[in-house]
Amino acid sequence: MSTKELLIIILLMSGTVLPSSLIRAQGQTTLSEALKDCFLIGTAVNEQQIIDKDTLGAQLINRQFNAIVAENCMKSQSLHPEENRYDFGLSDRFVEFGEKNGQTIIGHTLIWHSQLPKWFCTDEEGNNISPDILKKRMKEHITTVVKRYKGRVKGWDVVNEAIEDDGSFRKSKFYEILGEEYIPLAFQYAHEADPEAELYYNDYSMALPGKRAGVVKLVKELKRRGLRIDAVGMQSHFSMNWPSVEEFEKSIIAFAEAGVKVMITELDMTVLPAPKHNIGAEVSASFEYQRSMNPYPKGLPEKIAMAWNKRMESFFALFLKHKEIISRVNLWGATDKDSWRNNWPIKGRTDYPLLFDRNYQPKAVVDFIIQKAQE
Ligand code: 9MR
Repeated sequence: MSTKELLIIILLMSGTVLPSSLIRAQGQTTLSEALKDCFLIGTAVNEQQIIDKDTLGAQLINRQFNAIVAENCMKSQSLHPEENRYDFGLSDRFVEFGEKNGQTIIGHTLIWHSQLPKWFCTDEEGNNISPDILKKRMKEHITTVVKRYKGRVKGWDVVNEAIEDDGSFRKSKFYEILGEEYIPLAFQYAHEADPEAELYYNDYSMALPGKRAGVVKLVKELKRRGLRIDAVGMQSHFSMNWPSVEEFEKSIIAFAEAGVKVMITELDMTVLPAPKHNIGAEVSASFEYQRSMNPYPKGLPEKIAMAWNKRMESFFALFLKHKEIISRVNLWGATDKDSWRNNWPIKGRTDYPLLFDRNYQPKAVVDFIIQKAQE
């Protein structure tokens, strides 16, 4: 009998009520064990878990996942709120969290138009800064952040969400000032700061043909210039009717054919009604709360839970089919209560998008994944 099992028996005999996820975990294969020869299985980690306020959440993450991504604390607004001030408090703890647990640590994200502090691209009057100043600021930011975690963070989402659904470049501040050049520059600066680090391009709605083509073109251009790019990150914020497994698979194949690995980076699947068809994961989208848009505040009807599990199974079957190409599958949160989906694009709803429920319990699909991985 292991020490852990002995401890559980003692606790049970003393009348302590244990969370059932802990009991279940003993002797049961975990996701990270089952998938160890397939791909990394990761999750986004939030502040409560990093600082161990959500102890059960932190335990679940350490048991089930072998890769972690900071959900928010490595974004430029958090790390670098003022030009001459960095705040590494939480991101240092995040990296220590992963190291303590022997997890692969992924950095998210170096250059993103959102959660970007005002000072980065504009002057005190709010005007765009010059191309030269922006290059200097990008280089300084990327170099400082990447060097700080050199040899500890395995790979970085270097640029996030730079391509529109039709394949054109997003007209972000970076694009307004530097044009498309800002993307290769970001990859160059990141590589110079840590030549060993893997470098990724990350985006949402990747099953759309326009987006797929735009990203393929970008990857080929970076490669043509001799720059390092290891993988494309497909965020994978799904709903019950989008995307189709077939269209998603076309993108996995197209990215692999462009010469990179594929990572499923922010997987979740909402069951809630959408105020508008396919809004991807545009963080700025926001709609007013209506009771009818929050149909399951007290629990998910069995029929819908079953349909959700079935659909999630078909995506995991697809990921396993392409395990030679896919190097990481990363959930965007550990349990349903952690998900950003509860508050986007409508605040205050109750969603059920992740692999573990609000009581830290695995959903049916978890057993499916474990069995399928071992076949
Ligand atoms: O889940 C994140 C949420 O807590 C933040 O409020 C939001 C804005 O920083 O970002 C969410 O994560 C996003 C990720 O960084 C990039 N792709 C879309 C994700 C969901 O919005």
